[in-house]
Amino acid sequence: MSAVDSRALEHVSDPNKGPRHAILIDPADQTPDVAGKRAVAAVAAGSQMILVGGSSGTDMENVNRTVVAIQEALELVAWASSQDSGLDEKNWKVPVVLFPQGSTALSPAADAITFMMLMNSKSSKFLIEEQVAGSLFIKKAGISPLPMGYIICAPGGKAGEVGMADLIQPSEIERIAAYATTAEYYGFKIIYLEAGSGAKTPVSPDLIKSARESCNLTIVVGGGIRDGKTAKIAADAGADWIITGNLTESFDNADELQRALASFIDEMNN
Ligand code: 1GP
Repeated sequence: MSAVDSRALEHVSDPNKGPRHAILIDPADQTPDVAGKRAVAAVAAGSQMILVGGSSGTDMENVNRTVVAIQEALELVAWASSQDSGLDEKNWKVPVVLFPQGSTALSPAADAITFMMLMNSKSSKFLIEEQVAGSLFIKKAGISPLPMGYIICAPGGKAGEVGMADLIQPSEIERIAAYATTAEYYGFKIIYLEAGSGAKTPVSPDLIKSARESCNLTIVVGGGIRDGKTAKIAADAGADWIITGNLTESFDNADELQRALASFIDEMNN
């Protein structure tokens, strides 16, 4: 039996480094080449994790090609940095993490996977079946599992629909506290509070605060966050990681993306 490499989990759950920013790359939305360029721009701007996945339209083929392209692009800039004593090679070493729609959209080239239970799904498929279906592939490929409770909040978007989620409403402070506590009791290390990609309203800070007060887990928040000010509100409420998908994919020019994300991260942290 191969030992699980815990480096990605240590990176993601480091309590002394928050709040941090990560991008989400959806293989259904861009070519692998563009995904690689966006990943390099994001890491240059200060993003510290690359999530790869989407709620629909992904499969082994497009996920793998995208992950490989991102890994190669990051390795290339890391190598270039190592040749230039003015730049630090280790800054380019951020984990490329699968954030999969299911067991049929994986890549052995990923460093880690959000091994998640969609806790408020009404379907056993997202509670346990997809995880069982993918587990041996993950083990054989040596992808590091990040045990995570995925909780979808209103409006929920496509993730909520596809995942058949019984959405958490902004007023359901106690309900989110119960989910956060349950996630901790299950031994998960991370919870992801999701409003859905492109959500008009992000996860309410009251929900984030309630989750923060209820557990000692790493809290990831995403869905509908388009600017640093909104990210700061989520971070101040207790988020350790802020994810942006649409914002990242709205730039075709890598330099513009890098500038936009650098100011996003700056605003989030100040
Ligand atoms: C979706 O939380 C992510 O899973 C990102 O959402 O595309 O709205 O940034 P956005």
